[in-house]
Amino acid sequence: MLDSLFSFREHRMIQRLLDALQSALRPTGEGLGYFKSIIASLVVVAELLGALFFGHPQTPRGQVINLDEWELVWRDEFDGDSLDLTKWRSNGNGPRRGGYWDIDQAIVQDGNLIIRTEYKEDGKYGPGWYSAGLDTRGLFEKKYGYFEVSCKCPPGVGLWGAFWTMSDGMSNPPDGSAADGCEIDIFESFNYNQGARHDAISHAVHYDGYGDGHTSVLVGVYKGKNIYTEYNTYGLEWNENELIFYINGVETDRLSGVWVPQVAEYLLLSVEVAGTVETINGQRVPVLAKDNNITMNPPSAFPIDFVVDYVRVYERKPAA
Ligand SMILES: [Ca+2]
Repeated sequence: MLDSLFSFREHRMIQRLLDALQSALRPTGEGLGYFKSIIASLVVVAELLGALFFGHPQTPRGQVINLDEWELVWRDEFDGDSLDLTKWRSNGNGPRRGGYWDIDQAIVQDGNLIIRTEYKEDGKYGPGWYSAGLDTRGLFEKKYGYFEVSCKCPPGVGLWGAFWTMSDGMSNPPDGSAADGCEIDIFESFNYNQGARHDAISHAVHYDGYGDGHTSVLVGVYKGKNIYTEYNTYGLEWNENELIFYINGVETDRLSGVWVPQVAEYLLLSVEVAGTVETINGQRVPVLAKDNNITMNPPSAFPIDFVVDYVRVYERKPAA
């Protein structure tokens, strides 16, 4: 019955709430430990009530990934002085949501990839907001593994920084599952200055294209640590049965069943400007979102950078 009344995310929060209440009622430990155990459970209960009723983000509380069990198989540390085009290509140049993507907005310096967002009077496609989207399509595609980015999210209202995956199978005729390929948003940051969610990111999965068959789940909204000024890691562990999401190596949430792709996916790093591409006088043009759009940032905030220290991909080592 829960399935029909609540979204996946609400269902999961209610399950956790019941677990936390049960722990509060059955504390472990003795003496002070007994009370600490009750208080720890009540803290979780309070946070889950905030998440359920006010959309507040949750703290990652799941398992910790042990990278000793994994072998590094692909990486870009962005140590050079230009974007490595054997690893990355543009995901498309031109109008993208409220701005334009132009691979020239992707700069490599000081050991980082910087995807820069700024207004350009003399931009390639005319005056407007410019950022970039990169992918590894045809250059690096992989099924299963642990995929991790270390980055500082772009500090601006109306900006969506993201580390995500995609497969060509996303555009197959809808078949009711992600098995033939999907979009996995390992993290998306679009909450700058948005109250309690300011320091939080989202995980999501989409399958069966972007038309009538489109199916998606917002897996959850989770807290990072000073995500605009400090490097945080956002990771995805993907095996045959599950997608397990992580922030700074701590599990936030997981999915199974129809949500788990069984074909190789490629990686993407991008910054989108909130808005939509519309056709006006036969021309495809970016139109800014009405609310929480990029013009709400002070001019002095620009350029605004998405700073990526590395992307690393691991294969699980065979069990010893
Ligand atoms: Ca499908």
